[in-house]
Amino acid sequence: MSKPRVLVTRAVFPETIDKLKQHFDVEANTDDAEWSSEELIRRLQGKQGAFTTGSVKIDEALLAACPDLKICANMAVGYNNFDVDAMARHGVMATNAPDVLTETTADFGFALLMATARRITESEHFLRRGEWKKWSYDMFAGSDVHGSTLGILGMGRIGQGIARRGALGFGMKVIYHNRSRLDASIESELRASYVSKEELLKSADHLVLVLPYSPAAHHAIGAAELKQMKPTATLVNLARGGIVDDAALAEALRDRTIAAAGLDVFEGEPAVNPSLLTVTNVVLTPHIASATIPTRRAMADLAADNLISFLGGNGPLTPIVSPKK
Ligand code: 8YV
Repeated sequence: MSKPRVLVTRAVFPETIDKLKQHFDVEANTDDAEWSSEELIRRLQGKQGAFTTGSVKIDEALLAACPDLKICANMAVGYNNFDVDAMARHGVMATNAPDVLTETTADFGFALLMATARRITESEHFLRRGEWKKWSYDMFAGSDVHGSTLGILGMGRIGQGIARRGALGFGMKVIYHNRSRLDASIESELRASYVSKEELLKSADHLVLVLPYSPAAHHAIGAAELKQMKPTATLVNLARGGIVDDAALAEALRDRTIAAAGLDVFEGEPAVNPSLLTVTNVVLTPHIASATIPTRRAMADLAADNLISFLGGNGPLTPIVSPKK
């Protein structure tokens, strides 16, 4: 019997390709070329499985043009690159890669929060430019993290990881807003209190965004929300670009509506809104929150295992459940 055929749409670990080759006839994008949607559709002809990453769009047009496709396995926990309703209509299984990146991503969220609050990159650039000539009492004075109020919008696994670090490691008071409230036992372990979005915006000293992207979450933080925040507050976006109105944020940073921001994700990335590049009180990183080798390997393994299990007739390991409307 011939092996199922799988397309690996972005470059991944050679070991992942070797593993897939034990089960499938594999075509891999080893050069990490940017395929157009036409190219992707052409290469998916006759393929039953696709190994995807967050930048590969699976939409109605592609699904209609790829009748052999049975599963797309995303090497990411987020799956806004998938039109899950269209996938359901076309009978194409969708899987993601949850859990394996939670702690690594929460570590990074905290690093970004710290770098933002304590102005690490801004002060380093100053030093590298040779501008450090003397001590000054308020030079690069930032805001305290310990003992402050940590706000979390979106209290899933990664949000809980950040809350745990804040409450137990830094003695922060944790407040959160989410579609649903956590069990009382988890709230008490994380020392976290559920509040309205308005209260979250008003009271957080450091606000971290970790909610999944959905059309309803588009620009959940825009000019109006930024105005509700404290002028001393920092904002960290670890979720998805479209959740923050980047143009409004750049303006709010420039006129000090809020003190600072740390961004790992951007609207339209890898392009970055040019107005963000000219403000100094923002820390910018290129979507690397899950980027440690062990974690990226675990994510790749989980995506590969989903393909192996599903196309081997044993069902998906981590199927995506479409968010409730
Ligand atoms: C991925 C991410 O690296 O898992 C996610 O949702 O945002 C990142 O960890 C990225 O999406 C590439 O797949």
